[in-house]
Amino acid sequence: MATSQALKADTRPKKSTSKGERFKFAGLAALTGVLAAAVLLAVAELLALIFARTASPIIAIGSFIIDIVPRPIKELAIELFGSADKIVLLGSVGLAAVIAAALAGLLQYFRPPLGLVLLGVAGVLSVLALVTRAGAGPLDSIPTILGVVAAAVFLLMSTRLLRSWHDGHPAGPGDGRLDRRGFLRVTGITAAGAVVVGAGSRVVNSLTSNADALRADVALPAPGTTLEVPAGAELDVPGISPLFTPNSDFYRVDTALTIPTVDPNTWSLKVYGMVDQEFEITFKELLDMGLDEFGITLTCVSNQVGGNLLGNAKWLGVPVRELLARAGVQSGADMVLSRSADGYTASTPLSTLTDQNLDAIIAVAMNGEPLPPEHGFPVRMITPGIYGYVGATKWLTELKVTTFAADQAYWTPRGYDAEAPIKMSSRMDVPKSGDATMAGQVTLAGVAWAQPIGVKTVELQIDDADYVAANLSTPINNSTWVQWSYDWTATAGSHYVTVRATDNDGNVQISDRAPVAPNGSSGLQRTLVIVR
Ligand SMILES: Nc1nc2c(c(=O)[nH]1)N[C@H]1C(S)=C(S)[C@@H](COP(=O)(O)O)O[C@H]1N2
Ligand SMILES: [Mo]
Repeated sequence: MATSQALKADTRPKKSTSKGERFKFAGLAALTGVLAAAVLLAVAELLALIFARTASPIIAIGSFIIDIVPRPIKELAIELFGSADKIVLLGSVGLAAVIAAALAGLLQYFRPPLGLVLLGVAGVLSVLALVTRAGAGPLDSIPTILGVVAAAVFLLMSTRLLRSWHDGHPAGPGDGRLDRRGFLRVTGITAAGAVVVGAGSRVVNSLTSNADALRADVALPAPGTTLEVPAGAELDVPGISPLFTPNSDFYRVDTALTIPTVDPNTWSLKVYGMVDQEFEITFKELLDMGLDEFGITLTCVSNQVGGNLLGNAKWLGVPVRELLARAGVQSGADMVLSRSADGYTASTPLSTLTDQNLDAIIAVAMNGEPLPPEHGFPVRMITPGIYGYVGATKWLTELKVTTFAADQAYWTPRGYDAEAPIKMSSRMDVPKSGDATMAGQVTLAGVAWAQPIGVKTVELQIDDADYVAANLSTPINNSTWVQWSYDWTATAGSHYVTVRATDNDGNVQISDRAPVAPNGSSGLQRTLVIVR
């Protein structure tokens, strides 16, 4: 087969001019570009494993893009793809990289050395993305730089082989065949090698830097006080959100493309800024402070009316005010900027953290287990009454006492308010729109929240009737949600059910619709229930 093709090649003109031939070599040139990119990533991932775990160019570029993507696109991604938003992002980055790489191959073949120039530019951008990551060291640029060098060598070599294959055989009969063979061999071996080395390194990297092993080693102390859950706190209605959201079902929202691995054995929390005595506290010292259990419902500012970006958990932790008291807050301060291991920051009003009637905490456990890695292991903040982005920093490493005038948090320049109290809201869990509902006795049920004031009543409006009061569960406290239910005698046909809450101060849930930015959605959820 190789012989017959070689014979065919021999009978052809030296410079192939047919359209098909040109397409074929253009395709192969594009392929060399894509393979050069694969070489870059494989070498970089392998060296990252050896030199600097966090120096993966794929992750660095993805994280960099997450930080610069404009707010509307980010919101759209969360809305369209939910928790899969990051996978979609990685996929798009990958697609863009493949296109750029193919272009580099074409340029290097038809307009040398522009392919190498494009490769160099991509390398510089990757290095910039890497060294500007939180906690990046100078070593972090090495894997990518060496990856670019390897990719350049491959691109030069494969382009040369491809060109002499295309041009015929300058060094005598038979060489055209050898060039073709040489090209296919070099590219084939490179492709296989890059996939095995690159993917293997990434898998080993993420498996061995897994926080799971560290988490398994954590021994939690018994709580000083356990959360008191009153009788009647949980309603028995099939399909209703459980009073405590299981960790595996708890929503996750963050900017982290890979979950930061934070070792509790080396972790410390620094409390500094406008304080009399800055200090650092280790994980063991934190546990030794004595931990109590708190019930707090966490809510995301991105939650749409009727959405499920909220959850309720038992948290084990220490009030932030105890740490602040130890540091001695100076007058003039009005904000605490909390910082995560991955550089994320949140601005929490000082008055919220020092409020004696509100338990803003540093938490180490969630529903009786050490924090799951994706929920902030080993230590995070949980602040009742304000949205997660301003008070629930995961992978917490620093608390800086400061002012709103002097410091900005991650989301502030990205279109969200610096301060954001949770807006009271209510949601119907069952029946869902589209459920098959039979005429007769139907239980409508859901949850409502108004942290930290507490829900007083939940009312329903069915079609155009007057609002009627739902039955409420006994609240655990004012910073947790409540469940509600209503027994309805349903008649066949289409019905709309609207739900609204009223808080303990007498405020009624805002019915005017607001988008999630800049400070949380409002409006009433109206569900179409079709009864047969
Ligand atoms: N380090 C870090 N902490 C973070 C975030 C983040 O992006 N990075 N996102 C915040 C937001 S927007 C919310 S709503 C909560 C979500 O916490 P969860 O993922 O445990 O539900 O975490 C907050 N803490
Ligand atoms: Mo959020």
